[in-house]
Amino acid sequence: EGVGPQEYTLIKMRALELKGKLAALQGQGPVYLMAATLRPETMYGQTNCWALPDGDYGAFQGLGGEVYVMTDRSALNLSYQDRMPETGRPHKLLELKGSDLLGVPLKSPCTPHDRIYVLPLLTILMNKGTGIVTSVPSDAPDDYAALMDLVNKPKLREKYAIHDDWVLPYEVIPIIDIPGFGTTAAVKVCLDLKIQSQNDTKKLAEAKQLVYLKGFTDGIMIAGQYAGKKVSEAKSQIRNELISSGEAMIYSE
Ligand code: A2H
Repeated sequence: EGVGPQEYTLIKMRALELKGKLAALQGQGPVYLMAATLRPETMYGQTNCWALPDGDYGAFQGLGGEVYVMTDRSALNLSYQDRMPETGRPHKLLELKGSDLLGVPLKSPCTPHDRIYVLPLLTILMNKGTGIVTSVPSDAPDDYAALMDLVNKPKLREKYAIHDDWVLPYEVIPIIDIPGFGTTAAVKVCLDLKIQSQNDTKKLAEAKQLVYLKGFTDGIMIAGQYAGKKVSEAKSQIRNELISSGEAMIYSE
């Protein structure tokens, strides 16, 4: 971790159905799960969203009559960054657990899927970002390992009441070509290092070391309107477009 503030892009993922506890938000305006990412250019490869089942979240009054789902801590930070109606006083409409979010269908920018589902990721840190994470298994080893856990372990799906059709058939979407790693770099390093699960912390750290810097410096986009451009050039352009279209916002902590 650096000493300076970390700047994330918050991707606004709109809930297409207000199921279960979320039904209490009916009529309050569009509800968005706010995923914090450092890699907005990978949004073309989103296959799902992640939440921590035992984590505490809230639904907060956002700007323009919108509702934002995130942790209390990140909502407070966001309010000081002028992205909530009142500075320093986020208005919480509803308390939620991550388990209340599982299975909610979302519309998220750039992904070819019409809807993606919220699934459990057990390694989410609640004191980082918003506690909501977007899943790009082609380029993030954590995401690939966690998705494979759900695909390969029916008991795990059962434990969190994950329907098979939220997960199966899984499909990794190639979006970036990294010389020496191919077009699904995270899959390659997870297989090369024989990563068995999302809890393979040591090997996952090694996998991330192998692909992250290289993806950013040498990666070439092969999806979206910046196909053929370097990741390092496309990143800020894609981020800026998502922000001007209202599909994302900047968040620092
Ligand atoms: B990134 P840093 Cl494709 N707990 O987004 C665990 N992980 C979290 C999190 C939390 N509370 N909040 C965000 N993250 C993830 C995409 C991605 C990311 C790709 C490649 C690399 C990558 C898709 N997942 O991150 O500790 C999010 O995953 C490289 C580090 O603040 C976020 O960006 O450095 C990243 O970790 C932030 O991690």
